[in-house]
Amino acid sequence: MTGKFITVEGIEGAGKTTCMQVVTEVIEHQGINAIHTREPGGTDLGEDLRSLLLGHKHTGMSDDAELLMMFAARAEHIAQKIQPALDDGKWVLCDRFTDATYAYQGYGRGIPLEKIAGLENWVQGELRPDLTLLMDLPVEVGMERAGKRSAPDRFESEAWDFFERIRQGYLSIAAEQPSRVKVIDASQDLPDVQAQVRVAIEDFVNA
Ligand code: Z5A
Repeated sequence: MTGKFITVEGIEGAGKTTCMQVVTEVIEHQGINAIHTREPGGTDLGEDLRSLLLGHKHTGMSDDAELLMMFAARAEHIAQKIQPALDDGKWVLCDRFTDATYAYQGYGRGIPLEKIAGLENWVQGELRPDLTLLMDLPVEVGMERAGKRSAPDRFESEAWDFFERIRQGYLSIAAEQPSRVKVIDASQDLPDVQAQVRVAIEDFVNA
């Protein structure tokens, strides 16, 4: 039996890392064998592309180059890591996936969503996440949380309205695909957010 594919999404500082810890805890408690990975990244090539995408060396790269590098990293990730793990019956827990491309490169940068859908079909075939947890919170709260953490990367240096478009983009995806995308109110205190994540993942595991 193939494994399940779970992704976590949200704007910066939404608490995806924290959310993933709860997901991992619940999955492991059930005795499910899972791997944890992230995008962009997850493979040697993907991590090199991540450095180019997030670093400041190529500030001003074209939107299309950014989009294609995301999908180049994803093609490698699927071939080397995600699909083999799923075929092996393992669950794959991934910090960001193609919803991030729709949100950041589509809604954020303004690349037509049909172009992204074309790449999605080409690179992924029929592969789609079985469950996505969308950590949603106001942009100012996410920025404040992320700002306390480290120096901003190339994406984090964007203006406020870029992140507002991304947030609204994510919420549109969730509204269109409610059975796959579960929205978590990430603006709450940590214990409340963790409790929401726990319920969502337990519901999925026990369904
Ligand atoms: N990107 C893209 O454009 N297109 C794509 O297709 C893909 C990605 C796949 C890298 O993502 C960048 O790539 C990303 C989008 C782009 N750019 N941005 N922005 P990333 O996921 O590696 O980077 P990130 O968004 O900055 O995520 P992060 O660093 O992993 O942050 P997070 O996981 O969402 O947040 P956190 O580290 O768990 O929490 C942030 C802080 O808030 C931390 O100090 C926590 O302790 C604190 N926190 C968390 N929850 C709470 C609550 N509930 N209350 C109070 N404080 C909290």
